Amino acid sequence: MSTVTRIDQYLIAQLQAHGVGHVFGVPGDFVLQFMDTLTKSSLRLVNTCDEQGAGFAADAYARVRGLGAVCVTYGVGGLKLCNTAAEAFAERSPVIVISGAPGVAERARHPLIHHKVRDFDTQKKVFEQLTVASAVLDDADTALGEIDRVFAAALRYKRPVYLELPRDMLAVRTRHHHVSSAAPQVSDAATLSAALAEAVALFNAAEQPVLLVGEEVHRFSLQQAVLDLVEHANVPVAATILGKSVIDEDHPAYMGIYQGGMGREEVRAYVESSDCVVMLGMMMTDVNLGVFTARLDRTRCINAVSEKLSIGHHVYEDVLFADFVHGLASAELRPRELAGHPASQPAPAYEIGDPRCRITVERLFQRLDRFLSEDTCVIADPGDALFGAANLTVHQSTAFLSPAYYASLGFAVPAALGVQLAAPHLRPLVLVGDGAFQMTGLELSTVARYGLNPIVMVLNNGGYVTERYILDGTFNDILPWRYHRLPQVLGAGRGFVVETEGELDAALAAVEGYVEGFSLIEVMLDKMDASPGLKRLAAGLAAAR
Ligand SMILES: Cc1ncc(C[n+]2csc(CCOP(=O)(O)OP(=O)(O)O)c2C)c(N)n1
Ligand SMILES: [Mg+2]
Repeated sequence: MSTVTRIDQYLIAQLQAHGVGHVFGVPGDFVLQFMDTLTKSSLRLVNTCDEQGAGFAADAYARVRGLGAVCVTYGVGGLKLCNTAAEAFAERSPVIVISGAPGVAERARHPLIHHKVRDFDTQKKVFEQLTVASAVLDDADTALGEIDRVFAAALRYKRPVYLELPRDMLAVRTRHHHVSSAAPQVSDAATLSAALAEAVALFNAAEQPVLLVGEEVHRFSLQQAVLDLVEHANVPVAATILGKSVIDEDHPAYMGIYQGGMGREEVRAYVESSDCVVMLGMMMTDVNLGVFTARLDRTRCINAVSEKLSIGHHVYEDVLFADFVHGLASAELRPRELAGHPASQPAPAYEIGDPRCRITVERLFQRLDRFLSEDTCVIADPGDALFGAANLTVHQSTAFLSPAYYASLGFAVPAALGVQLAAPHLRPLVLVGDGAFQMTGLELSTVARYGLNPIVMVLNNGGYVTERYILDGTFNDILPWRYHRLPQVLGAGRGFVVETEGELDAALAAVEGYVEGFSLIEVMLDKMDASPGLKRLAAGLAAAR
């Protein structure tokens, strides 16, 4: 027998039951009552400066914790989450988007209630495009079942979902009227064993098999299974840029990032000359494939993702990604000698000759490679922060976050909120361009308010250098802020400005010891100084125009 519950309390209980401890958001009159109930529960409401900040924070939280939640008001709040929900959809991050809304009764009485756009269901229709399930909880008979359905979709597809709460429904007491009929998803046993048999035969016959792993390994929590596979077969492994850090980067079998013609040449040569490339959970995007410079002949590829499995030209249906990965990890694979592959390069020795030497992008990332500790989580914004960081060695699985495919600027600073609240033992190192920082950097205010201590490094190259390499013009210039003075405005944190190698060393030493608040290091770079990765990618994108 199901018990009678208030709709708002049922929703809160579901968030708690699924491991969500924090909800990010900005209030508004349509969501005030729900927020009030939320703050009286064990969930913590984290008030950001802007809804987009809340959306990015919830996305990062979901990537670290497995599920995130964001809560905003109708229209003005909800519609500001389109971009972050789109990112979560594109890169598979399960975020529950909760929007307050006008009550059912007031909708019937008044056609023009503030924040409404076209129709009362306009926002819901927009979110249907950006999520895998959505519901307006306007019917007490179905509300609890709808919450279950929407949560289940987020967890199954690892993508965002949308729940709209008409404000007069929150306190309505109801019960489950329908027993959920959704059968648990299982693989078809015969198809799974046929797929595994073909994969194992291809793998065992190969001279030089290789593994390529992507972000879905992380989303579906298969890191350990992949590691078992690597160790059990002694097979070298590379990651995609979006999947960076799904595999232990200190592992001897790890080669680094594979990115077609845009990545390290030795990795490309090894992968592309392999006679069996096992691709697990990687999206075939332009960025992952080095603007389609990758040469991965399908006849030599096993390609498993959550929605598809192909081996050579054979396509298998009804095989769950996780079952296939686990099956492969425990299959009888011919073990190899781990030799001859281009192992990930240890950080080159970093020594300062003249401390007055101006800092460059190349030297900055060399120095940062030495700075990363076991507890650092690198969060890179798109731009040279990401391209430069691609070759950093992080020392924990999932200690690197970046929207490397959807590539929305402004992710990294708010993401630090999500990461540090989801995993307090991690200290984020945020790498962010000056252009991106001008978009969402003010969420440092939220960082300060909640007592967090990320290290935020603003790469100040006077504007949009990534765009400059594709096509330059005055549209790539921005107002030169004095970023390092922001702590004075906020009355919190510490600011540093770095122009030389000596100053970089001093700033890094200082921030290591300062854990009471956030640190902001502004690194002054030449306008056209950029990493080799950025130059290669920008040239590829310019040619693709
Ligand atoms: C929200 C958003 N707007 C615009 C872009 C297009 N864009 C890609 S890179 C870039 C420049 C980024 O500048 P900055 O953050 O300073 O990094 P840099 O390229 O200088 O390293 C722009 C505008 C984007 N990716 N995301
Ligand atoms: Mg810039």
